[in-house]
Amino acid sequence: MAQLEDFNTTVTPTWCPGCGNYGIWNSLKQALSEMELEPYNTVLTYDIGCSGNMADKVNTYGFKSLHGRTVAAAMGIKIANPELTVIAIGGDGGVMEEGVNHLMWAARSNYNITVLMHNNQTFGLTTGQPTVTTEEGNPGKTAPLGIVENNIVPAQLALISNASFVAKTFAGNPKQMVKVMKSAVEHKGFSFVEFLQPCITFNKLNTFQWFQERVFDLAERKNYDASDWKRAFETASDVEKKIATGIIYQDKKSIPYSQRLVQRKGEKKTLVEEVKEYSIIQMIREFE
Ligand SMILES: Cc1ncc(C[n+]2csc(CCOP(=O)(O)OP(=O)(O)O)c2C)c(N)n1
Ligand code: SF4
Ligand SMILES: [Mg+2]
Repeated sequence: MAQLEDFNTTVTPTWCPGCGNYGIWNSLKQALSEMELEPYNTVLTYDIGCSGNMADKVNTYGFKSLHGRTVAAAMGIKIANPELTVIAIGGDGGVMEEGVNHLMWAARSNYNITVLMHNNQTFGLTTGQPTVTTEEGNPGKTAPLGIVENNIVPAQLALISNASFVAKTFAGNPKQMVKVMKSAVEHKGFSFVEFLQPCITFNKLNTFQWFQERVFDLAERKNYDASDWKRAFETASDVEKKIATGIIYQDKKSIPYSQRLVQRKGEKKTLVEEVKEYSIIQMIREFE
């Protein structure tokens, strides 16, 4: 059985000292080992970004995609081999902006994958331009006077896209991150986890302290019912004053995409196994 150390690599991270990515990275390895997953049956897909720079720092199978394509890569891998645990990692820029269509498609189809979105409310790697999650009025490199557009609330977008599991967790709370990630990966269907991740270099507003003063854990609210979609939507709406973290929504009866595919009903083999047996020569001969 794999231990936490088995998910380590020899690569030293180059994130800025104090970046929220360190906590997410360590909690992810902790969650993988607690779920008794093995490096050989786990695939992490990565976007381009500071978050995506985790690519060589977790010892599992991995796929480094183009910017905005981490979710698309994860969907492809899962459909080819449903036996793998597939987790897509990306930033708010890659997942909520450049690749938002993939997120919505994966959610509405209920692919049995987990999306981990590091939301530092900025394009970190390209040195601090506002993204769609940057709150209106906040400044950034391409909007020094503050952005004029309304911000998009990721958990709400996931909910209206029919995600069957939506959660938020704070990069300063490792215990909660591990718990939430385990629930997300174990969920049967599409799961979306948003990390509230301080970027200490380019986001001077949403700091560790800023979040600490605002976050609360839904697990402590005895009467919170995560199966109530309308309540979940309302709960997800506050991203400025009292920010709910934990499992916001879960449909425990959701049926994953692979089980809905009538075309594959009764098929014993995975697509990966079928491709191995496929002969292109035979197909060409059919046209001779
Ligand atoms: C198709 C494409 N568009 C834009 C870029 C430039 N680019 C690289 S990283 C990045 C920002 C990433 O921001 P985010 O996804 O929020 O990740 P973070 O760095 O904040 O973790 C951008 C715009 C690119 N590499 N490829
Ligand atoms: S720029 Fe921001 S997100 Fe990127 S490594 Fe530095 S602190 Fe982290
Ligand atoms: Mg970002």
